[in-house]
Amino acid sequence: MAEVEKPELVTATDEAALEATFQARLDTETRVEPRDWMPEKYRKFMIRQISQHAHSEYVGMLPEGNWITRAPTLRRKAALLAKIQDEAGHAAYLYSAAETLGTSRDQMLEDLHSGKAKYSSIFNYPTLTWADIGTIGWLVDGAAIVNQVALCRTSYGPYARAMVRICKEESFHQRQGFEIITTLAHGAPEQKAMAQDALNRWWWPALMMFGPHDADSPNSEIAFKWKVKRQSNDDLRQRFVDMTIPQADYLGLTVPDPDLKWNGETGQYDFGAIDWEEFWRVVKGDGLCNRDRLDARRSAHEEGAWVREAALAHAGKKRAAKSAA
Ligand code: BYC
Repeated sequence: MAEVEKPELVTATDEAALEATFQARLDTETRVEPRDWMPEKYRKFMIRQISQHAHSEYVGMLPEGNWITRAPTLRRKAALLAKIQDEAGHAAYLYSAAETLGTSRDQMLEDLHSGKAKYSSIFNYPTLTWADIGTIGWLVDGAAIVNQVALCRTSYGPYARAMVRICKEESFHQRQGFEIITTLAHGAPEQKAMAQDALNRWWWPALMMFGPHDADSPNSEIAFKWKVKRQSNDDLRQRFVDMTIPQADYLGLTVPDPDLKWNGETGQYDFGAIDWEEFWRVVKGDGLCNRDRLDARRSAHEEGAWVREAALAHAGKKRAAKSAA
């Protein structure tokens, strides 16, 4: 996208003209890049979404991290460690993408630690058994891929490019989860029961990851106009259900929804009502693990202060040595 220079002094008429040009570029599918002029509202909207996405990856390491020491085999442990490291990497790309919009990582982390910023509701549920680790890969990464494939075409360039790489890694995450759950579902009756129990607990929270119904989604209208969203919350949720039910059938597991049935007319599955009261309670900070998750992040940040200070001191020494040479 050719750079749109913002003049020193912008009048209201100029601003309207700049906004019209900005929208016209979006309408011809031209991506927005960091040095382009953009409306202040777009900049803030993107910081909101990208930073919340980064926080989700960052907090999302915790439920699985809980199981590193208890992975049943060395192979499973190595795969789980690699997956969790990928999630730290995803958070890092996303924080960097948000920084291109003029915010700082310190500010974003402060907003997370103070409880001001949101992160995905799904990470406020506990991981009680090893089957939960398989289910997170299968359902949570599966849902994340459905959402993120759509975001590969989002309008803000650095975010869209981060999504391409993240989606590749998420496919590995989904497969490692599906492999764990396949082993359990096809194993001893106790293992199959463990897999079913995990599916019972994670199914509805996974559907909630896509956000409220379209009619109750305040950000959707502008997100579509600015081409941040390409598909609606409900459309993506439906796609996830249609993709996942045949997988559950293959596993011999039953989704905990008595209203679920194939609809021959629409060629999709109809499914039951989501408990939106639970969703909003969790989003507002009152889920089973909200307090633990934020406490864990805050203390990791405090305990890591010496690493950040050491890295800065080292960089300072290198700079000083270079300028003295
Ligand atoms: N949880 O107007 P709406 C991963 C909020 S991590 C919490 O529809 P929007 C992984 C929403 O923010 C990948 N809050 O919003 C990592 C808004 O509040 P604000 C996670 C939610 O933005 C480790 C309000 O509700 N993926 O893959 O148009 C291990 C109204 O909603 C949620 C992303 O972050 C929720 N579930 O649409 C394993 C994807 N849903 O901000 C895996 C990026 C809604 O106005 N984000 N809210 O105060 C998005 O695509 C969109 O932000 C959403 C929501 C579809 C989530």
